[in-house]
Amino acid sequence: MRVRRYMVNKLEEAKPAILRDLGKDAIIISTNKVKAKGIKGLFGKYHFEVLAAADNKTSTVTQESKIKAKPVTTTEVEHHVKNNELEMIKNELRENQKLLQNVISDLSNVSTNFPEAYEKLFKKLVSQGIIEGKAKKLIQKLQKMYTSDSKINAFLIDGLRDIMVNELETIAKPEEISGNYSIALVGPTGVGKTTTLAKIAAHSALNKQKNVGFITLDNYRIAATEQLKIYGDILDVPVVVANTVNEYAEAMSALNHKEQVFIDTAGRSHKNTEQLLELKKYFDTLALDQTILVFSLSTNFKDLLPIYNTFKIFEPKGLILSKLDEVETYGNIYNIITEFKLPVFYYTTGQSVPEDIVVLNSSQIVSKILDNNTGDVQ
Ligand SMILES: Nc1nc2c(ncn2[C@@H]2O[C@H](COP(=O)(O)OP(=O)(O)OP(=O)(O)O)[C@@H](O)[C@H]2O)c(=O)[nH]1
Ligand SMILES: [Mg+2]
Repeated sequence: MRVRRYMVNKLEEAKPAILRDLGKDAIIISTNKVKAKGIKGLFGKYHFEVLAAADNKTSTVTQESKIKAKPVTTTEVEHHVKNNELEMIKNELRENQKLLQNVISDLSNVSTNFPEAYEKLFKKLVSQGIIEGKAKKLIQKLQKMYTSDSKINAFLIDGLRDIMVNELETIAKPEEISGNYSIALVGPTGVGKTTTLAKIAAHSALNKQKNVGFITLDNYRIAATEQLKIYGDILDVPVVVANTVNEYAEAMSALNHKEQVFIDTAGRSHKNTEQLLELKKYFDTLALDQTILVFSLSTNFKDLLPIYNTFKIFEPKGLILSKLDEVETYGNIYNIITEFKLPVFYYTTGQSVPEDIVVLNSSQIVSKILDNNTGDVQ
């Protein structure tokens, strides 16, 4: 293992030196902002100390084949993240999952006066996690469309499918992020913002051959910058750290030759309005093309309502729904789209970068809900 230390004025200046000295397989171990020595330091001038390391053998694999051959799992990144912090995130997710299951089983006892075939579908929707009020409205629509004997029971579900697909298409059709954008991901803690940003940037850089850059505004957790830098290094994409509004403006201008700039933000609790307003100051100073809100599908819908109400100050253009792989039922997707009326750009399906991300159209979402038997109450 060879380790080198670099003192630079701007972080991006370290990159060519690291590549020259340590090769493409080098990883950045740490970056520290240090006050300049002597009189410059008194005037608030900073340098960056960058520690980088590489194995003794240098690889000649290209960036693209490296990503295909060895997807980066977050287990690698987790080495750099405090263990107890990760444990907290995982516990939180487990708790949310339990809450969702409780809500589902409570609702399975709800009864209505629907005729038997409709009642069965109502229960199906509720046990898949669609909230009772929304499920009732869907079944009422279905009843209006077909008087009970005009349609054979077995085909009612196809009528319901059409209604749901039609609603999702009308309310907020899935969209693709495209064009020349500066894109920031915002959302609660631990939902997968940084991992998802790396996945999207990888697709832009590798599949669409776009020239991309990262800015991180996350100076909250010690390991957060490090996490993005590892992805930046693997993707060969510059990562600029901005600790103040001024540094953010400087970072945006340093990267203005890029076709897309992806901005990572620190996870914020919706209850901490002070922190959220602090973050908003950045985007008020220099507007972005897109702010995208990331929700974890394992957060139950009741908890998402106050979260959305707080995060809407960022005027999100759309949503990314993460951790599709962690849920057993999919009705929450219907709740989210019909309630917040925002298009979903992506769904994330696991920890591997860049592959665990998908786009789902409205009929695929409805199939996930109606063709899933897990969680069904008989
Ligand atoms: N199962 C699963 N885990 C995911 C997914 N996306 C991210 N994760 C994991 O969730 C954890 C948190 O991911 P991060 O990307 O650090 O989340 P974040 O929103 O940036 O977190 P903060 O910056 O602390 O708010 C990590 O262990 C990720 O590997 C996903 O789609 N499925
Ligand atoms: Mg993060």
